[in-house]
Amino acid sequence: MTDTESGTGRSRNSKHDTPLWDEDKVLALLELPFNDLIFKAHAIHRQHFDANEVQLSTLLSIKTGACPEDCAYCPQSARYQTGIKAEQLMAVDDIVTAAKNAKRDGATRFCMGAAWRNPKDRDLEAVVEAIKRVKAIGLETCATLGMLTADQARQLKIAGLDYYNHNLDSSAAFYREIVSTRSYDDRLQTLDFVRDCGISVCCGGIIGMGETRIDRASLVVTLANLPVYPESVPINMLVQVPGTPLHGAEKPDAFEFVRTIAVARITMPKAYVRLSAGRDEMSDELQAWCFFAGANSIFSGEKLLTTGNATVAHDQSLFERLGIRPQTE
Ligand code: SAM
Ligand code: DTB
Ligand code: SF4
Repeated sequence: MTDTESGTGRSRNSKHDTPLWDEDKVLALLELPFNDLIFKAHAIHRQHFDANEVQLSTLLSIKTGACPEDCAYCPQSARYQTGIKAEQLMAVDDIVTAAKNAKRDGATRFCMGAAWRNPKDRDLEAVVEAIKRVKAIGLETCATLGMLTADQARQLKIAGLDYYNHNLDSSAAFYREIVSTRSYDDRLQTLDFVRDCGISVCCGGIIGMGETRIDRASLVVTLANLPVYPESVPINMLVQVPGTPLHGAEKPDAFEFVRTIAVARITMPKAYVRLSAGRDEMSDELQAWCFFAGANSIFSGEKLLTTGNATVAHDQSLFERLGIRPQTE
């Protein structure tokens, strides 16, 4: 890809030495004939990765429900009646047991999620302990705890945290329609703190919230143009949970989801692009298209945070049918 093809001329994303993107260029990709787009994405995928290997991460909700934020997609917000039972922060021993099970089932990364706007310093101490013990099992660690201060990010880094997940979820313009209790800039600020202290960034979004193709292009442009683009880019299909404002939202064309994965792959060639939430409702064929378009990571395990996921047995059989190997380290 030359500078001229990619859009804005000489500016480059510093770490990966890739061109900066603009919305028109990404929109043009999204509008390509499907075969042209997927061919392009798959070719780029092969330049950087083994096309038959997929990384497995396992999620655990270490603190569930009663979240003060109002994210319209989320079953854990205290504002919506979703039937989720609020729970305190889990005991570190129980977190470690779940991590051992995840490793036994083939995961190489363990992601601990908490329904917080931001962690309190006292809570962070327990998370730090959990990170150290999960790492000691031989798993990569990831946490998603909401907004962080620079000092909290440093504490997580010192604990040995490998990845911090903090999604931008959609375009800046559409974000205002789905979350009112924090801003896009708040999200970007936390991402800066995480990046600056040397933790790898996991950041992506959700498809199917009623956003337009322009919103999807804008999200991808924002991600790809970060000073260093994320090492891990989760692309979630909205899991519609009764009681949340987005329950009943119109479902996007499945090919649009594949297209979004493809543009993430093209614009962030060295990132792990994760086919994230929503797999339980996807056909095997749709998942296969996502892998072909450049997805090379999944959430493995029977639960995401609070909702169901494809079973480990089903994933193993799908991988076998497709000749895909789980990444081993
Ligand atoms: N509270 C923290 C935060 O919001 O950053 C961490 C946990 S939060 C549940 C992590 C991410 O899960 C959200 O940013 C969103 O992308 C994703 N998520 C939540 N509910 C979802 C749903 N119903 N469908 C798809 N993704 C969802
Ligand atoms: C991400 O992008 N998706 C995960 C993880 N990062 C934290 C969360 C999906 C949550 C789906 C709804 C639920 O299970 O509560
Ligand atoms: Fe809370 Fe995170 Fe859910 Fe928003 S996405 S309501 S911050 S748990």
